[in-house]
Amino acid sequence: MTKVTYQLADGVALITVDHPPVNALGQVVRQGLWDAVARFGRDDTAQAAVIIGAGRLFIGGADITEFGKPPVAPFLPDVINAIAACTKPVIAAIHGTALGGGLEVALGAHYRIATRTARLGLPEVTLGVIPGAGGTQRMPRLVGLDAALTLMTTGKPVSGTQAQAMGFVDELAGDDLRADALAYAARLIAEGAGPRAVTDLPFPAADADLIAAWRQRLTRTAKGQVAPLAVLDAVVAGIERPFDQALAEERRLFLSMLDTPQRSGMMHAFFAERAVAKPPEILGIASRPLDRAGVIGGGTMGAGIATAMVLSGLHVTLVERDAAAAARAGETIARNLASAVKRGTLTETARDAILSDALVTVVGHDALSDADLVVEAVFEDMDAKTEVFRALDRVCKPGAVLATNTSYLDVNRIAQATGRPADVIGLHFFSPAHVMKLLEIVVADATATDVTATAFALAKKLGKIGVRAGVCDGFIGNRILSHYRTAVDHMVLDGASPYAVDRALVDFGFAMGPYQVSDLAGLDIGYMTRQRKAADAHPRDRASVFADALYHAGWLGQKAGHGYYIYDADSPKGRPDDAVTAIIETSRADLGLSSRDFTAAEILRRTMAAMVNAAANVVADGIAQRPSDVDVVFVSGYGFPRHRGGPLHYADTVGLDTILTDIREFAAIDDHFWTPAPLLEQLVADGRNFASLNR
Ligand code: 3H9
Repeated sequence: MTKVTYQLADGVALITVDHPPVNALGQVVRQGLWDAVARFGRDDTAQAAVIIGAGRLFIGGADITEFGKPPVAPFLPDVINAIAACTKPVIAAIHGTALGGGLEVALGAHYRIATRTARLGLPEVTLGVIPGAGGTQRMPRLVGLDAALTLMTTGKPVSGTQAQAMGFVDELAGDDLRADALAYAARLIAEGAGPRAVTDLPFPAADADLIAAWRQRLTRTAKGQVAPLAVLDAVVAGIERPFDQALAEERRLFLSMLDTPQRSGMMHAFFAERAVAKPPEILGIASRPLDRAGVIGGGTMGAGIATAMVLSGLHVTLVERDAAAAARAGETIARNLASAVKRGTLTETARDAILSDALVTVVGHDALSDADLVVEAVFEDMDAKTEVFRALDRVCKPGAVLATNTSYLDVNRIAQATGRPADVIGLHFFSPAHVMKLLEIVVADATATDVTATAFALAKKLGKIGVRAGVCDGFIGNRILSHYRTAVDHMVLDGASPYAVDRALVDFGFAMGPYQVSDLAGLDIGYMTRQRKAADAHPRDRASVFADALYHAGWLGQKAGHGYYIYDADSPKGRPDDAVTAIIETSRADLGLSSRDFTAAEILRRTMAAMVNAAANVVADGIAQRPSDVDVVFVSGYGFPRHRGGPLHYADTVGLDTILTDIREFAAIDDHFWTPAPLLEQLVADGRNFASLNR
């Protein structure tokens, strides 16, 4: 099938890229563009050309499934140079998205027209590479160094309107892009406008100080990622060398990025996020209607869930116990929306419309009688939850989806409190729920397939990443977290400082270390979890006595100004505290433990071994359907560095035999905690890896 078509319309060659789903620039499309451009050159009846995308978007970028394979001609930089070298005007007509190589094609054209809502960006760094088809050389010429570096090192796209204001889109189109682009071409022809290559513009000058400042900033913000710094290297080549040589340097840097583990990790995360949205059981299953939602409980979590819902266009009724609590919930949601207005992601008019038309906060479950879906977000107590579900069973219409936001309770038991367990599902949001991307969709024994499909449709509507999980204490994320948190507490009992643990994991790329996370969540949360699990504790379990001591001292973390760290005006992000170190030393002494040093490498090995071992059990038990689902949970909800792909992709890169050898070595001292997961042993015995289980 032809992926690029050539048609003549009123003296204009209309070159259409038609390669669903995202018009990616695979070899066939590159060849098609190459041939179309050559034909345009030969076609005396065509005075200008318009390059446009068929379907929902312009061009989604290079075909990333080709990364890691030997490149096949024609190469994208050559195709784009051929477009730029046309002696008659070429116009790129952009709708939907123009990303990466797609935007680079547009930058190779002489003129650009875009719809206002189009998304234009150079997101290559988010895949561990850099723009490799002239983006680093053309974008700075159009928008200046700072704006170009910001676009390319954050990877964040901008709208058509913003792109015009920045200077890399010439015209904005109305509803009919094709017609507007052809009219623009006719106007250019009538005005006698010629081809206008971006490379005719000078590359912006920069002194050494500016580049040094950028390098310093990127070294800090890139957190170990190499691609943002390689973007800067390519830009420096543009400052110092003529276009051809700088383009060659960009290509060299791009190709060198293809071989990095970071590229492989980020691409794994990209494809894992797409795979996770399609659990086999819901393929072809229609979701139930999803327009009116209910939320029960207006605390931080309930209000966050309601905020996410109204922002996505749902009508929400939030139910609280009394009028004062309902009013407080309304205020929290209004505050959340005000922050969205401040960030520029919501207009004031849209905010006002939400508050007047899309949200009600009330007392009494009866108000939920017409809800399509209700999410319960009351406190974590089985009796409280089952009481809510009995009430929902009474008031909700037949077919309504009844969801619990529990983070560990048995969803099967909650479902059994109703006469309609098939309608019940777990929706485990992460706090703050209107910000965090992850949503664990907990499918109980009796959950109907179309209820699961509705939960995935909700995740999509909310802009969240829904991951299917099975029922167990902690589901996917918190079950694994609980295990490796215990492993780090053991290291602290044995001599590591919590500050060294945090540093080792932040240096690895985690957004925060485990003790910083404890301070953020509140030390009461961990304390209550330990209390809850105490009844089932094994005599050989090692208690986190120092954590209990901090709790009893009232050092509950950031909210108390004091947890593992001290938070005050001088150190809003927290500073280590000798008093905490003293408490830990006392705890060790009370337990008669001797203390030893832990290197950063050993801290990392033990943490990762615990995480991978627990994750292997989660996969083997069917709590997660695939290893890559675990990776998505950790990258999107637990601050795991995206460029490492997720814990199980990382385990594959380290080698499962190495991880298993570590676990067996640690088990020589503590064979109660360090029991190798049978699945890990099996994979090593078979010479396989976790990737072999992704399907
Ligand atoms: C680049 O361009 C390098 C150049 O500078 C240099 C080259 C020399 N390739 O996300 P969706 C698949 S780097 C191949 O669900 P949406 C995707 O896996 C690239 N396949 O749709 C999925 O497959 P499946 C820079 C791709 O509407 C299907 O398409 N570009 C690619 O929600 C639908 O995807 C980017 O980083 C691709 N490039 O969102 C953009 N993209 O159905 C990456 C998608 O089998 N892509 N697929 O699961 C995106 O951000 C989104 O896909 C997009 C559409 C916004 C385009």
